[in-house]
Amino acid sequence: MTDPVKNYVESFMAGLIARNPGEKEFHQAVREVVESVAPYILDYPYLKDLKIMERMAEPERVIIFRVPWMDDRGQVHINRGFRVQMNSAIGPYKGGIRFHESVNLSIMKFLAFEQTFKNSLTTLPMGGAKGGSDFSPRGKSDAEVMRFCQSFMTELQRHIGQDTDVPAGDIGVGGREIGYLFGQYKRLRDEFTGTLTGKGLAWGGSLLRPEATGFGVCYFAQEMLATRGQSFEGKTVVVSGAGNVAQYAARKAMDLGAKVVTLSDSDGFIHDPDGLNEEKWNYVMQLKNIYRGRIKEYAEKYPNAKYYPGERPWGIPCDIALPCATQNEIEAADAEKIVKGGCGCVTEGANMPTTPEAIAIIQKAGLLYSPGKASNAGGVATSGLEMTQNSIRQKWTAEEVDAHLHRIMSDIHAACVKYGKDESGNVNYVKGANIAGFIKVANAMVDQGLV
Ligand code: NDP
Ligand code: 2IT
Repeated sequence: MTDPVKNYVESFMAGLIARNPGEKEFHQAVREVVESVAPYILDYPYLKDLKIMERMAEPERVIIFRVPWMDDRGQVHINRGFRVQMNSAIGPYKGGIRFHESVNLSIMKFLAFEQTFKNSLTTLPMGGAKGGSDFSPRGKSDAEVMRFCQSFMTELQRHIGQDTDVPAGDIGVGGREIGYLFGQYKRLRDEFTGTLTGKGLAWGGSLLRPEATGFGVCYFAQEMLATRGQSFEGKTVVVSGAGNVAQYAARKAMDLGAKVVTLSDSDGFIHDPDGLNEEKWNYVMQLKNIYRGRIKEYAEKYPNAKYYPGERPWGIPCDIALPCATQNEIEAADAEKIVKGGCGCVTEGANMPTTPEAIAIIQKAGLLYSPGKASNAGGVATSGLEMTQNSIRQKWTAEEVDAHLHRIMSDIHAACVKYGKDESGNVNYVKGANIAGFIKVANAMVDQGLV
């Protein structure tokens, strides 16, 4: 970094931290973007004068609300609901809803901030938002989850709409929760619109939306590998998580000829040296999505696999690592293990799963590395395709949606290469994704005046 760039970054961050004390995930996400775009901003001083970056880091609106609900025993619980409407320069606010006990304002703001750049990269007209609650669906009955969703939507409904803000799923929010949220929205607003995405196929959902994030991760990894003349064929793949993104990233990696040897949850990971196959993958789908079980049960069902309680999978040697669980799940020591294990490519499925120290280790070792805002954008992109289908009241075939998804992932890869390639031909995907995502939103903000 040159001195003027460094000065810009540090003074920007000092202001951000002073205004948003204690929001460490938000600081982390903003710093990564500011470090990438600072040289560009200094090259175009009107962006600095118009305080475009300062405006991007200040949410247009934050809604925080009480979510009261009653459990099956008649006990009253109070959770906190959030919706961070970060940026609407290029389209209606768009982004998922997360239900997890760790949810707080910092996590909501980091996710909404990342979403703004990700949505810009998709090439579709979507602004950035994120929402959620510190409610954990884990261990709750269907009836409890339904009552919670209904209470959450009773407040949220007044802030969203098909042309205003379109939520979707994220950690802890899948097809079941979207169903309950949509039902309550429709009841309160008396309208059947595409205000949520990730809907069921019978009521406005898009084919391939459940698969889209994980499939997109692998399509993006394919593009990255191709820059070095490689593919998934015959590769060993380590996946973290066992939820929506992990399930379909594993599935596509298998279909592309790779051996997927790990899955995880917040309690530990399983290592199956033989790799997943069709039967084992179907078992995981049932275990997680129907019985809502834990990943350790995999090792009970398939004794060749071993369960490692309290550990992450990064010590297992692999060719490709796909972190698909949560933020900051690859720390410096994990990155060292990934490099030592011979891995050549880390493609993020989760949002911000790698700490800045870990990213530095991975990049220094020369591995291919992509940030989630580029490689996991297939999910929200397909949400955008769901919105289009809802607007024109038509339903595309799986082949049509997959063709759009494939094209979008390869366009995002091309944008990362355009802005991230250095003189030696090496692609810095962090820089490329941040600059490409930034330019479109920044130009739209300039065009629209001081709002
Ligand atoms: P799910 O709720 O379906 O699955 C999450 C998985 O990650 C579970 O296996 C969960 O384990 C694990 N996990 C959650 N929190 C932690 C934690 N603190 N430590 C370790 N493991 C954890 O969520 P998704 O698959 O939808 O989301 C996974 C990631 O992908 C998130 O970062 C999300 O933001 C991102 N993402 C999701 C998209 C989507 O379309 N769904 C789109 C783009 C990104 P456990 O059951 O123990 O909690
Ligand atoms: O992080 C993400 O991109 C998502 N959770 C998906 C958002 C969406 O609107 O589909």
